[in-house]
Amino acid sequence: MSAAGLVCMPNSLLAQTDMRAVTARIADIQLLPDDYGKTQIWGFDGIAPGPEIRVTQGARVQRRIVNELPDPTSTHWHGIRIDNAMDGVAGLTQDAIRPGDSFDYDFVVPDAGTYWYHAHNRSFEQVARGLQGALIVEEPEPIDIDHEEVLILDDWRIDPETAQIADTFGAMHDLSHAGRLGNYITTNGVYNLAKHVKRHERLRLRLINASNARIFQLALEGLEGWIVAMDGMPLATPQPVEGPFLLSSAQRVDLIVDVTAEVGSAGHIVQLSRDESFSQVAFEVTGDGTSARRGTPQPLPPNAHAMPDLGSARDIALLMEGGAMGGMRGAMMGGRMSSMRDMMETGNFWAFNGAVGGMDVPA
Ligand SMILES: [Cu+2]
Repeated sequence: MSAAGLVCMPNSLLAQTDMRAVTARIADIQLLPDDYGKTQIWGFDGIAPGPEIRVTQGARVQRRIVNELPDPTSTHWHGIRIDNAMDGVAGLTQDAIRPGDSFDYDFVVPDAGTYWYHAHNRSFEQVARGLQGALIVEEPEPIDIDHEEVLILDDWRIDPETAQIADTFGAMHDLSHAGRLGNYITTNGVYNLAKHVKRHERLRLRLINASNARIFQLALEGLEGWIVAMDGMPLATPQPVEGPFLLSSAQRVDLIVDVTAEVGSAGHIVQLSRDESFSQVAFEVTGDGTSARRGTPQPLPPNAHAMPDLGSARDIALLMEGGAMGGMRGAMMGGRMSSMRDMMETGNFWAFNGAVGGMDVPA
């Protein structure tokens, strides 16, 4: 990937400099419902998610990350094919930015799609404290939608007594199970996010999972949808959403959805969790849209040169096993890990999670 990641910068772009500062800092925000106190987070410009970066394909992105945190940090541009020097992996592609210092990131985005940026030093702590935001690269030509929403799903591990982020980073129990799972789930930093839409409107939903470890199992209700891109890359053919789909940590899924719920009711992105389901995002239908429903959406334009030649690719089985609870091998479909889609379709996904016992987070 290193050769593919080298991006030539046109001279015309090099001439323009617009190094905007983004400050990674501590802030107190109203993360929990109003009857709780404020929560101290670490955020880009003191918010979580951080400020959205939105550019057009081929544009140059320049950001001076100023570190006002108590710890060293760095910023990684997740999914962007980028020169290694700008990739932001502390200890590998750059030294961590020390408290009081800054680092200038400067790169061109070669591919349209839904990406994100996040801290990449002690990520298991710094991302969990809130250092993440969306990086949206628009297609050169607008696509046929009425509007779009960027939806950053996250979970937080909160001590309900203090309303503060639980200081249990790197806990051995988490490391040996399913990772650090939170007990408070948000979209765009809000619990029970609601949006207003009109019936028959066509939306593009850019889903980003910014949580450390939670694999969201999602479904649509009152919305008819198609997956049009995964991890920033367009699908050749939009895939109709006919059942639950997964959004793993750091993964992005772009949906095009038509609002089919009746006026006065709501469509939902539903989160399925064991035997229960919750509204992750509500789309309250406040009126009839002006247009009738459209047909099946067109695929997004492909990103040239983004995909390697898959014709000569080999299938390699990836065996993942371990965990502190034992018996995991038996839960893994005969010891061979299939894709998440297979696990979802066979219903073995939650058996897998149950076997590793990772869902029993403190309430
Ligand atoms: Cu990442």
